[in-house]
Amino acid sequence: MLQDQEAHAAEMERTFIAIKPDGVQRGLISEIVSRFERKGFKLVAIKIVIPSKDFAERHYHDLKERPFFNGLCDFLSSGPVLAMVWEGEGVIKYGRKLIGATDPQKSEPGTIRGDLAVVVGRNIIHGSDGPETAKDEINLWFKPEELVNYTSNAENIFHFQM
Ligand code: IDP
Ligand code: MG
Repeated sequence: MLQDQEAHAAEMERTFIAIKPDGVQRGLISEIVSRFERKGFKLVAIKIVIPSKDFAERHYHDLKERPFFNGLCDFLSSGPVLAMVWEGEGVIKYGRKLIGATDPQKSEPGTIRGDLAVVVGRNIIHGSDGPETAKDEINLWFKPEELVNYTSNAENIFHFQM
C-alpha cells in the first residue's frame, strides 16, 4: 500500500507555492489557499517559516544579477512565509495561471495578483516556473518526510475521464 502511494506520488506533478510576507501580513492565506483547493489541486505540504537572508538568496539565486535582488531577499526574509507544495495534473503551469503575471499591473482580473496586488515588489505570492525549478524549490524548502502522500476522496471526481 505504501509502495503504491509512493509510486503514485512519484508520477504526480508537484509545484512549490509560497505566500510571501506581504500576503501573510495582509491576512490573505485562506483566500489564496482556497483558490488552489477549489480548483482541484491537492495540498501535500505546508508550513510557516521566517527564512534567513541566506536562504532567501538561495531561493532566488537565478536573479542574483538583477538590481532588485538584495531588496527582494531582504523582503522575503523580513517575516513569515507560508510555504506549500501542491499536487495535480498540470499544477506547475496552471498554478502560474492562477497567480497571474509578475507585475500585478499586467495580471488579469481573476488571477491572485490581478485581484489582490498592485506593485511588482509586493506581489504576495511565489510559484515555481517549470518542472526543474519546482523540483529544486521543493527540495530547498521541504524535507522528503514533510511531503504527505495520501489519496483525496475527491480525486476520482476531479480527474474523471470519459
Ligand atoms: P515571478 O515571481 O513571477 O516568477 P520573477 O521574475 O521570478 O517573477 O521575479 C521574482 C520576484 O522578484 C517577483 O515575484 C517580484 O516580487 C520581484 N521582482 C521581479 N521583477 C521586479 C522588478 O522589476 N522590481 C522589483 N521587484 C521585482
Ligand atoms: Mg520566478
